[in-house]
Amino acid sequence: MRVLVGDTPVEVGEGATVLDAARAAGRYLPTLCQDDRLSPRGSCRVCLVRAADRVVAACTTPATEDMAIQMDDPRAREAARGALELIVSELPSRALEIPAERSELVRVCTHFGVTDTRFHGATHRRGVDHSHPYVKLDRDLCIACGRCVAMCAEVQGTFALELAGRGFDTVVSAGTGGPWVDSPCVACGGCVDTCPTGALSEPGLLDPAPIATTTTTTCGYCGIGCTLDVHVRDGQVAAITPVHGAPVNRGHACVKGRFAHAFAGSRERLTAPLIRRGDALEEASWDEALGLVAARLTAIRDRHGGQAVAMISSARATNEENYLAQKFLRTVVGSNSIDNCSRLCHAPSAAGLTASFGLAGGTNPLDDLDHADCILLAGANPTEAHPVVGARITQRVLAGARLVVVDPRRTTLAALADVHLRGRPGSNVAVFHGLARLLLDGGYTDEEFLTRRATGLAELTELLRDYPPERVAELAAVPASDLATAARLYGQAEHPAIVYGLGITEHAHGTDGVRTLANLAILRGAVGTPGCCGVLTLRGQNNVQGASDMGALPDLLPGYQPLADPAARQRVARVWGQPVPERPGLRIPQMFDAAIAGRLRALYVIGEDIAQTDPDSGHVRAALDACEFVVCHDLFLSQTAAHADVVLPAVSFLEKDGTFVNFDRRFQRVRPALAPPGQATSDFDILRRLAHAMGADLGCPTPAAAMAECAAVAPLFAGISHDRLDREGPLHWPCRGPRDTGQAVLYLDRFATADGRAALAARPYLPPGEQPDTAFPYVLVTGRRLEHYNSGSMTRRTPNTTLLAEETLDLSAADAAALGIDDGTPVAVTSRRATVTLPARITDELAPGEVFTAFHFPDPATNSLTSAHTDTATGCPEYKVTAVALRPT
Ligand SMILES: Nc1nc2c(c(=O)[nH]1)N[C@H]1C(S)=C(S)[C@@H](COP(=O)(O)OP(=O)(O)OC[C@H]3O[C@@H](n4cnc5c(=O)[nH]c(N)nc54)[C@H](O)[C@@H]3O)O[C@H]1N2
Ligand SMILES: Nc1nc2c(c(=O)[nH]1)N[C@H]1C(S)=C(S)[C@@H](COP(=O)(O)OP(=O)(O)OC[C@H]3O[C@@H](n4cnc5c(=O)[nH]c(N)nc54)[C@H](O)[C@@H]3O)O[C@H]1N2
Ligand SMILES: [Mo]
Repeated sequence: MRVLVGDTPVEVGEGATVLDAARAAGRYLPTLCQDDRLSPRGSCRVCLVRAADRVVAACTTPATEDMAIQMDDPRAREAARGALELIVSELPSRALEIPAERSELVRVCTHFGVTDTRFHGATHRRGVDHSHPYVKLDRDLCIACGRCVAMCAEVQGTFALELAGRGFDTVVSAGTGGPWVDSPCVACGGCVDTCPTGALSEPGLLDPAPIATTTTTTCGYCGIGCTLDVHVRDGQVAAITPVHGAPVNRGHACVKGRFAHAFAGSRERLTAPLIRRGDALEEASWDEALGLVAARLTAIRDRHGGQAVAMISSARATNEENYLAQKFLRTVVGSNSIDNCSRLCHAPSAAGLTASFGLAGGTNPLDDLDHADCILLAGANPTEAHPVVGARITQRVLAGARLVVVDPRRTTLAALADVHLRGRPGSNVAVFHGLARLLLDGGYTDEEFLTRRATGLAELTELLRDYPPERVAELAAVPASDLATAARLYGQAEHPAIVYGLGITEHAHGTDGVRTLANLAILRGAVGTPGCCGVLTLRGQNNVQGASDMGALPDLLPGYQPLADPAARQRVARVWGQPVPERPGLRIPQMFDAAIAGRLRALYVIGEDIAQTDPDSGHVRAALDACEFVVCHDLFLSQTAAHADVVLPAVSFLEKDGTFVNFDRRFQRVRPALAPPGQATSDFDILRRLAHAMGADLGCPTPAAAMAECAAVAPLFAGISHDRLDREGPLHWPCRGPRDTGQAVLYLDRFATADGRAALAARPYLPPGEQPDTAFPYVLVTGRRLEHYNSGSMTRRTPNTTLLAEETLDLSAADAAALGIDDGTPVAVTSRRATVTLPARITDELAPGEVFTAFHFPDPATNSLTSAHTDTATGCPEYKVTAVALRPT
């Protein structure tokens, strides 16, 4: 519709407000209670204007066709100024001493020329709450605008905040009014971000010293890929804020990306290369360290062949670094034994999704969840592991979407779900077959889609005869009636979505889990069709998708080109000017076995703490000890680095240039915000210099050049370049040429399988590799906690440790009673491999017989307990099922 702002006609969309119209006309209109991410409040009255001949609050008044808006109406302006003066009159003078760029209130006061109050009314003396390490409350600066409360409710969905008290005394409060740190606040930072006055702030934010630089980059924690602004002062991160309107996170963030940055300045950062001399690791020069690595790798390669060397490349590092890592191993060493952390988490997704649909990625973008009316969330705990997505799912559910959760634990989202299918750990395939059978029996399938676009229906239907709900109820321990409700909800939805995580993949039959979950989408025609939301995999590390995309895999070249395909090898060899070795390499678990068997002599580990995070760590340590030579790049002296012969100091995502690929296949730019500490340098630089020391040239002088070369070898990424990403923003793959804008939704025309059809999988349910028995009667599930990240190498070096200081063994009240233990009692947890001791935490999240812990601390060593069972198809560890015995100590 057309409206008139002053003399300027502007076009605005349906539902636009007077404020939107003013902004569309390029006019600044002061606001205090308004935030684009939130529903309008209309409480502060500083945005008063004259519209359609009335004085109205611009933020809440709908624009109407031909409306005349006068921005400079004296009466409206006087009323707005009066409202502002009333607000300011209650505040202490320090409210106006905050730098303008950090206080909306100061900016609004400047606009109205309010420098002090005329009224000098009673000011508050309500004190501060500095109990929380990140969220600091100065109650006297609170103007009760309600933005923080709305942020916590409408964006984050935690509902931790409220406005307490009356009238003049109204002030934000968290939880039931006790210390902030004890409230349910999850420290997403949304309240701090929206607060217009500094009442809610974070350490250093209101510091009057100016910010030197602000760099827009991509978060280096989980695979969601939030766009963040990193603000630097005195060479240190002063604050990190989410970029409003950013494509993935839309101005939201979580406790890690937003606040857990102190690791970057930690005194424990590695700042110089280390070389083992006897039992000790001692500092050395780069020349000496690289010379030694070059000499030892060359000697081992020349004596035993390239196969004697393996490399684990980092899913934390950039695409460009992963691209160089695999090029280095393949061309300089002559080995395909390169793998990445995807082996430990979503290798079954890559294999399963490729087999079902054709490509190794999720099928749809995150944005599609906005119109999902039923979300099937299986084996994922996004409110802790992918909080920005967890918040989006929460909001969809609050807006009426149905939610089915498949998880042995009662997670936050399980508690919110319409149906919680709380199957036994390792029972996914049975549960999905039960649902598939009910979809078929209930007539919820899409016959036309199945006829035209899918294969395997007859075999699957035949197999499903063995999975009536009653049998599934027995196999998985889920009530048949709940299965029926879940099938009906997913079956009847118009826009059903599947979102899943490690609870599906980290199993002895993880690939079968992915395939039988994909079956549900295929049966419903809910993948590759317009309006459907497809299947989203919540990939784990910041660049675990990219590490595999770049070919840091033993059987695949960049862009998922099979190593076994001579044409693919040739295409790559042509660009590299060197042959690609033919023999497939070792997967991570095979590397350890080969080391112990004496076939693998050198292990090169970039940014993965295998001694802490790989399963059965006793076995991993034996493998490290068995290797003649171990090299490690890390930010810190990790458990693995402590076992290495040479440790090379790497830099973090905050200090380097490149790209990451997030969980929905978006290439996003990573830009250096900080200078590297000491002599530390990027994995990119280290690999190039090492190749040089070995008499080779990897080409690719810059990350941009490496991306360009990758685009030349991998048709899937042919259209990706740094230049384009800088100009156009994130691009989804496949992106096959410079004019291809990337494919956010896959398979609308055809699936990428050989016959162009989605493949239903008729795989039987098989029990987990590890089984409880009378000696080890409990099932230990391992996973994540909100506050810490994987090995914890970064989050343990931040104030996140005050939010979660130690690991616990979570168990049900029934089991605690049977064991005679209380909250906090130390419990010896014994698996068939080791014993660790953990304090008990009694919770309704666990069903009797099942216990849970995470793996974020080196001590207790959770992975000394986990087993060597792996997914039969991909070698992904069975982290989610370990038989244990419990004994109070
Ligand atoms: N805060 C935080 N965030 C992270 C990480 C972190 O360490 N900390 N790590 C990142 C990484 S690398 C990854 S891969 C992702 C992982 O993210 P998620 O996949 O969400 O992580 P997990 O907590 O390991 O497991 C998810 C859920 O699977 C459930 N589960 C276990 N067994 C089964 C089963 O048999 N069936 C079903 N249906 N469910 C089961 C668990 O109870 C758990 O709730 O998170 C990323 N984000
Ligand atoms: N019991 C149990 N164990 C698990 C899991 C589980 O669910 N249960 N989950 C598994 C999963 S899904 C994953 S992904 C793994 C994660 O395991 P890891 O990959 O070992 O853990 P991270 O902490 O993500 O990072 C590894 C190391 O990389 C370093 N690092 C960070 N950025 C960079 C960089 O840019 N360059 C270099 N060179 N180093 C860097 C960090 O300091 C850290 O030491 O853990 C697995 N282990
Ligand atoms: Mo992961």
